Amino acid sequence: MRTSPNIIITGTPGVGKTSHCELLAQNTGLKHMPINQIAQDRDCVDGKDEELGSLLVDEDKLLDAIEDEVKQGGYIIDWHACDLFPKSWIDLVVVIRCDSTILYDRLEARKYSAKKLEENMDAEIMQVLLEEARDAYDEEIVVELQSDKIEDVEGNVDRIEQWIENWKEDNKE
Ligand code: DAT
Repeated sequence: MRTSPNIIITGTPGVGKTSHCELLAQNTGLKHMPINQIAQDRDCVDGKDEELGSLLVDEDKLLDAIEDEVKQGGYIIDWHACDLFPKSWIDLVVVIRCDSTILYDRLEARKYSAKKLEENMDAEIMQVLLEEARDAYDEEIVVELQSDKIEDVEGNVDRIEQWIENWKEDNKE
């Protein structure tokens, strides 16, 4: 039994996953697990999509590499995909959303290629990550939060903190 929950923070690149995870980790003591970095550090990268400039992660190897830690509970998993993580590991899935014109400016500031920008814009508009989360996990653990303005980050993190408190209360031994 976990005494602290595991939370996935997911969404299209640029919506604000890292910003949310860092503030949430700082406020709660849960541990931020940026999969992009972990996959590289633990040798779970198969290569790179040259056109999109994104990492190709060996998902089985990644799951083996993080399993012992995540099963202890208390992790905030930060990744632009979510359906690879076993349901039994996960207590809450937060899908961060962003208005498409705002997201466009954020991605342009990152100097993404035209193709990468277009793919990510399409993914946000088609709510690909939200659908992925809803397909992979029980409806009641999937939450969609908007992140257009800087104040949204704090408000969203407050809500997640409240959820963590409730989870701990409900899961007391
Ligand atoms: P992600 O981890 O999803 O790629 P990020 O946290 O790195 O996103 O944020 C991308 C950029 O947008 C970064 O410069 C911070 C900024 N940002 C994130 N959330 C925001 C918000 N709600 N309002 C304004 N800017 C935000």
